[in-house]
Amino acid sequence: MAYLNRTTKQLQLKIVYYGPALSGKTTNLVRVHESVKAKTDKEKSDLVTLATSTDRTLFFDFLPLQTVKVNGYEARFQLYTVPGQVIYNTTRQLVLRGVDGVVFVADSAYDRLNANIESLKNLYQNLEEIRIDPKNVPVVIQYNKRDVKNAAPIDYLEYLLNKEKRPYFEACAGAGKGVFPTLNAISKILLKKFLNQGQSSRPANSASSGTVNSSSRPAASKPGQSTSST
Ligand SMILES: Nc1nc2c(ncn2[C@@H]2O[C@H](COP(=O)(O)OP(=O)(O)OP(=O)(O)O)[C@@H](O)[C@H]2O)c(=O)[nH]1
Ligand SMILES: [Mg+2]
Repeated sequence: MAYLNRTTKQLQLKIVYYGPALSGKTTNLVRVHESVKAKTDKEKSDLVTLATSTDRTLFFDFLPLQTVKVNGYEARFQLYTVPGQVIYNTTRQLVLRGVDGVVFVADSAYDRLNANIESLKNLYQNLEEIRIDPKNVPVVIQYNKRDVKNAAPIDYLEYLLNKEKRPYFEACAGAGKGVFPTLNAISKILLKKFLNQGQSSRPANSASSGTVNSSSRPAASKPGQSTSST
């Protein structure tokens, strides 16, 4: 849930990486974490992962990020992943609570098309289950694993997964490709949405300065900390 404090000029937003098992959600966060500039090694330990011994996400991954100031506001993004394995649905619902925006990480492989479709359906069902109107949650789609031999063509993936014509990005998260364009797209959409809401007398016309890049840094906050309604 967005936290906008007009006195301290802070804006905090929650982005959830959603998608089927093994599509590359955790890999996205690992690549972001590797790329952001950290002032000290201590700050770099801010990626929290709760995984099984085989690196499957058990609960969630969490990475807090702070961007440069946007319209005078200090913007912080809390990045989470859900566990993609079908059995962990209750956990996915918990992680989705208070979500502001979603990155749907689809697996490009032909044999994962059904898993993508099921996961997208599951996202909308879970949002409704926790009483969030899916129409109010911006989603960007990442077609990950473009490097695999049996990758489906983008047009076909678009036809199956993106009837709403949401912004989409091709990626090889394993090699770090497409990770930041995806994150920047959802960040910009959210900054525009929430800063416009919070400052109706002063339109947020420069949300682009909230771009997340290697000069962003991990923010010092903990999972679930200080999220409150505007
Ligand atoms: N070929 C290829 N493999 C990738 C890519 N991105 C991630 N992987 C691999 O896919 C596997 C699963 O990646 P994860 O990031 O753990 O997937 P996840 O979506 O977090 O999986 P769950 O936590 O089980 O839901 C790992 O072996 C990654 O190295 C990619 O772009 N190309
Ligand atoms: Mg994972």
